[in-house]
Amino acid sequence: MNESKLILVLGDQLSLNQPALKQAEPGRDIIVLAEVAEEATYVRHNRHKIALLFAAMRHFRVELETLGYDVYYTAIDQGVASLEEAVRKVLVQTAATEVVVCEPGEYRLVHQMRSAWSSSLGVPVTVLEDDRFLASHDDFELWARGKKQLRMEFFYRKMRERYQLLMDDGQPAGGKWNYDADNRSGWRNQREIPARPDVPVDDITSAVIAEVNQRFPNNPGDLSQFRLAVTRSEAERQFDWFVTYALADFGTYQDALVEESPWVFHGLISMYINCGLLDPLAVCQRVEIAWREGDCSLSAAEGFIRQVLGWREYIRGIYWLLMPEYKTRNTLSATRPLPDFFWDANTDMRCLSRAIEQSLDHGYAHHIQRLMVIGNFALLAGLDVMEVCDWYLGVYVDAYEWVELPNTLGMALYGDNAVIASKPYAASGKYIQKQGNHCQQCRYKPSKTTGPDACPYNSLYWRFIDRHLDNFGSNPRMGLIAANWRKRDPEERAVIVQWADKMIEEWA
Ligand code: FAD
Ligand code: DLZ
Repeated sequence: MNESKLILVLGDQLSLNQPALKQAEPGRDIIVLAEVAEEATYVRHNRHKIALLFAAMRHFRVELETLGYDVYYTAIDQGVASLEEAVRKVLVQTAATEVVVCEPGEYRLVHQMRSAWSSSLGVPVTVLEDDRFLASHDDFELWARGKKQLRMEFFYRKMRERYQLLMDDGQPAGGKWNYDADNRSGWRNQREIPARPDVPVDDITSAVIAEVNQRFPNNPGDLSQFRLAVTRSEAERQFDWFVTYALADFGTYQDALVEESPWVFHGLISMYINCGLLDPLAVCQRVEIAWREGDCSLSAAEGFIRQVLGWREYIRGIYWLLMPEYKTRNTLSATRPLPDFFWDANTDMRCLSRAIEQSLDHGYAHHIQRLMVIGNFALLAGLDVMEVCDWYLGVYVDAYEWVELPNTLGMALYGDNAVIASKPYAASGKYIQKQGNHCQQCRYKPSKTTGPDACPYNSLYWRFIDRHLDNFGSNPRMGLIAANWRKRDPEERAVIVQWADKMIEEWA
């Protein structure tokens, strides 16, 4: 007998080729999409993120119905508390005898589904591995097995070979695996940054925007500036635009900090790949073609592919390999509360204020802003690891725990016992000055370490080194800095540390 299945599709699983939907048969199975309070409120999500997912889910419903599927859609105004409740309600109304779902991207949900749903719903619940990623859990576990250090670079090389991306006759194209050294240029207004194309807002999306504004009045996000694609075809158009107009400069200015543009030459695609509107392998292949056709340099193509094929898959691998214990780590015992300016961008540190402001308003900051401006500040000031992680998880449109947590706790905060980063991504104001033009607009001077006009990153940096000498003294990559600090006059050191302490107290 052909019994009906209930296929639950989560807000970040909006791809026809995801494993649960691949099993669905129009006319027989029932598809459930549900906007629910629990998912919308478990952190203080940016309104852009909620609007993106609700609008994309509503458009996906239309697409599925056009393909002949029977879709049960719960909108947020129906007041359903959780995904489980949404599924229960549909089970009661239909003849479905089992639930099938693609594995969620967060441990909390996978755990609930695997441990409790079947008995509480009274039907079998199958959670299928999400095969839209390019390395399965087994692949990553096998790669990691027996290794003392899990460095991204070696994982990335394996992935290049496996997917034959940028490979020529078994060798990396151009003879080198990694062109990172060409991807670090600072910003001195070298280029005109092209304006991003508009995204049309249709009636479905307009209604979502109005509803999100009304229901989430205290969440960050200025939806008058909503400019996100909410369908696959529009996300593809945005990606095409990137390949045509920005990719050529992506590599060179990947690490640039730019006063005039939040986006610089970045892809702005993580939010689409992560919710299923773009396919990670397809974007890498498209970028390789652009290089082979002479539309961008090898360093631009390699820089991009390294992020998607390398970093994205590696970060996910680490998450599933080490959860749930990973989330309890706090190597540097960082426990200070987040300063209020994380919620209003009201700080005189120009780079930090700009990065936080655009994160709150648009739900977007590029990698170096996340890592070396906001993350670096949180690391140096010793901000509470879980508070910082929750901030990142809420604020960014592309944030789900599988990708946010290792990037924040591991890469930015050096909180995971050096699994991801072999040394802390700690830097003084000089790095920020080198990478861009914020300092020109800032009242603080990156050349000064103490005093009212000194860049706070400087004294914070030395205080951080001072506090963690025992942790880093023996790290070969930090040893020289630590030794230089030790050599400095003790009185001078004390003045710097006290100055940093004073600022930190003022932010509390
Ligand atoms: P581009 O600069 O154009 O890069 C292309 C693509 O590479 C991205 O779209 C993304 O899919 C992938 N990528 C690049 N770096 C990473 C990385 N470290 N991890 C995973 N994918 C990567 N990315 C998220 O998708 N969600 C997050 O919640 C998230 N949180 C982060 C938190 C911190 C503290 C840091 C340092 C990084 C975080 N990142 C996160 C990674 C990265 O910053 C974003 O993927 C990137 O800024 C997204 O913008 P883009 O699409 O313009 O990326
Ligand atoms: C982030 C999010 C939000 C805000 N709302 C919903 C929702 O109402 N319904 C849904 O299915 N998914 C939502 N999501 C995405 C989920 O939180 C996400 O699927 C899990 O965190 C697993 O990655």
